[in-house]
Amino acid sequence: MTSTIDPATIGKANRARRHVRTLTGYLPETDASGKEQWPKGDEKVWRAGTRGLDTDVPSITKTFVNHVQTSLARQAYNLDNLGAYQAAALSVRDNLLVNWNETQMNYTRKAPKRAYYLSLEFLMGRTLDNAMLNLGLKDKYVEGVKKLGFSIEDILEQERDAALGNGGLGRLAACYLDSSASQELPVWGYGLRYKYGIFQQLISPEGNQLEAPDPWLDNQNPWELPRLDVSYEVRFYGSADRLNDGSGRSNWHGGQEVLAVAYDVMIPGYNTPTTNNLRLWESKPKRGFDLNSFNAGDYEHAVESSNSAAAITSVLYPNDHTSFGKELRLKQQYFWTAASLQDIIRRFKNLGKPITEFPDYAAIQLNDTHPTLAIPELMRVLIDDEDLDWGTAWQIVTNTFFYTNHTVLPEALEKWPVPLIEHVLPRHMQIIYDINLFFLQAVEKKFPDDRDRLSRMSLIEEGQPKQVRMAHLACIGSRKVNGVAELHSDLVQTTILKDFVEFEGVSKFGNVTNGITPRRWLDQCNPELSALISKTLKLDKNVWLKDLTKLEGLLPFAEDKKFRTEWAAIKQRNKERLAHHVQTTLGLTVRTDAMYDVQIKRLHEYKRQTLNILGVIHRYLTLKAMTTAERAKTNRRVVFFAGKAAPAYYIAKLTIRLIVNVARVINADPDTKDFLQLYFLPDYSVSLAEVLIPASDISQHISTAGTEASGTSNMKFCLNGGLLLGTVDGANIEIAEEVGESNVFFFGHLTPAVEDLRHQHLYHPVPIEEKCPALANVLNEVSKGLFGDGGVYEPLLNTVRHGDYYLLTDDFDSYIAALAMVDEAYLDTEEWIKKSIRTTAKMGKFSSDRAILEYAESYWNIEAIPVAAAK
Ligand code: 26W
Repeated sequence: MTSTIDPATIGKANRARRHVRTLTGYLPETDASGKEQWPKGDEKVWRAGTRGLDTDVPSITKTFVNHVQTSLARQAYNLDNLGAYQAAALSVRDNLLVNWNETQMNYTRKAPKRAYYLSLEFLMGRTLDNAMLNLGLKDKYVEGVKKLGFSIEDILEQERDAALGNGGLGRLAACYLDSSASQELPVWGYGLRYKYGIFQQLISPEGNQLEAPDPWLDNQNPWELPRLDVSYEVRFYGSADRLNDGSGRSNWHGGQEVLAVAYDVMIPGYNTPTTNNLRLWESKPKRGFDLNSFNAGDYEHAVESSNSAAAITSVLYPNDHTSFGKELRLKQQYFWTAASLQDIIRRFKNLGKPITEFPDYAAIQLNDTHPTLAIPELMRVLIDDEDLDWGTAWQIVTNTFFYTNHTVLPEALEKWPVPLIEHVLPRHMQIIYDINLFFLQAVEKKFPDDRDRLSRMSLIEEGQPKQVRMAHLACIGSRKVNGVAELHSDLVQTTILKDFVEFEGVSKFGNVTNGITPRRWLDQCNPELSALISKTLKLDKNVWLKDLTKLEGLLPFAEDKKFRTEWAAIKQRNKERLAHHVQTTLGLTVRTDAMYDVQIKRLHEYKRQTLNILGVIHRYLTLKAMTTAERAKTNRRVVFFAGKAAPAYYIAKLTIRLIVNVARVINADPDTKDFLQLYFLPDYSVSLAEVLIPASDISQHISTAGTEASGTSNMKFCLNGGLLLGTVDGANIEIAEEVGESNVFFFGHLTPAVEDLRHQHLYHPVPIEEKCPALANVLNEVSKGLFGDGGVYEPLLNTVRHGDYYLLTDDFDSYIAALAMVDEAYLDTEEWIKKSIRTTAKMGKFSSDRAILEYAESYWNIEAIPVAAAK
């Protein structure tokens, strides 16, 4: 574990560049002084001999077969679907590489300010289909693989999702990369290359969630480029000795050193050659193993340290909205931020500018507080390695970082125990204390004699142990702080960061409402609807997919009967596609002549899947009590749930168990099964969402008001013509503003009421039988064993009966009323289709292109850097 390297050389080791040369005849060339000379105007010279894109079917089939025989070392006469997928992927990858090289060369040449998106999660899903579509080559590939005897659908099904994320925050990062490249913005993503993504969810016969690992890299990943030559050292533990010279500098030495190795993932823009980069770090031991121990026969000890290095990037933490305080997670966060910063600083240094100009060339976006250690880390580099004084360093830092908050739930706000940081990152703890000291001095100056305020605002929360409040650190270390929907951004400013708004001024705080990429979430997942839209708008999809407000042109067609019929027929075929998927994957027969009602998201009490399932039970009991004639007049409904629960989240897992067992009873009941069906689809993923969303008539976004920061699947459903049933929360509000309140189904209490209601629950509780008899009846039926042993569910039911923190007893009646309105509206088929069309037509605002341009213009101050078209 101990290092033999002189501490003084650490951090400088990577500055020695490898000796690189330009292929003769390929610019840039170096002049006499060794300076790079880029061509002015004439790009032919350096493009000559560079590989071009395969844009016709014969060259596509040729590269396909080439890859079968060379890269895959397989024979053309016995290829399976997996082999065909790999060959197709490698052929597409060749094309991406052409554009990627051009793009990166163009950035190097023009040296613009760049933005970096630091996210612990990137939920990319599958790549092949998206890459073909973005390149504009899908039709050619469809034809090419068909010529070779394969079907593109079979090939696409072979790909495993890259599931390096938990939920909304991770998928948002993926959408933002798509939009950055599509808008030709110089943006790179930085994350971790987890060996295991989010766990696979299995459901036991009893209905329990079981977790299995997701070894997604087991079949080689054609989409990553290992960059074994790009690596950095990262230190943990050891000690930090202040250099008592009044400079505040320290010498951090000893401890464990590991290597970060880069893997690059190409991010193609839509209908542009711009292809950006997502750089993922893998941890490796700095030395293979300890040869001394090995020679002494102590093999276990010999590999111990190498195992501990590799462990850092082995697995994605599966908990969202709960902070755990685990040492390995802290090591992940530091490992990733330290490697990314070294890489960003090295790229900046190649420009030969003074370090004080760093913020003019780099903007770093912090995706939630997970990368907040980048703030003290950049301070450490600037002070200890670059010899800057504190003030200059702090000036650079606070002009470089931008912080996005994604939740105001108290249990999700990251806090790290001071003793843990002191142990793992001793130098950073010193720096955090220093930042805190200067900060609190400034606060005290502005608000003298306000000790409460000082303790509220401190980076350190008093207690046993003391803890570092990462949101406070992210806030004071950043140039701007934003929330992800209007309501959420207001809540950030009036609750968790209120004191900071008072101290720093409101102009530092803002809102960027989330968005989704219409390429994946309409064109790719719903190709028939995309084609109908192009035909109707008389626009190439290249146009409206990049300016989504063009969808407004659909509005008049809501009045066109023929168009409505086409619109509805596509929804119907999407239901059939989903039913087929459920049939082939789960062996279950789902009826397609019914309303499809969908709630798909992480399981969490605040998202209130419990409210939904209790509503389903209420409907079941109501149907049971009807006569056959009465039932025949009701609206047929199929309810779908999907989502994962954090492995340690007992109540969330119990909710899954209840859903599965209610489904078992309802689907087998001859009285009701024609009118109500219920499914829990296991192992929710990006790919499953792509099948579910286009099939939905209504989707549920029913969080307790003020708890869902934004939500992004709400946008995906509405873009695909599904209507929204929801609370007045997150982006639901802005969706309703766009599509009109008559096209959404709102219910429940509003945010300002929540605090009072919770107070009532605690201090003036009313028995549930009195307050909400319908709900009390549902709970009793569950207790009495209608869905199997009622005792199992008591802990879940008790969260509603006692305390009811998420206000189910307050919102249940209005929820049931809203469901009734949905039924009534759906029975008026033509009117429903009109609502569906109008909803899609007004979703332009929610393109992630709009969101990313807001970040680029109002926050990062970066511009589009188009790649010149190849000649
Ligand atoms: C430290 C544990 C932890 C891990 C992840 C805490 C919090 C998180 C995320 C911030 C949770 C998350 O994904 N938040 C979601 O972010 C989406 C994108 O902005 C929003 O649309 C969702 O409303 C929000 O819940």
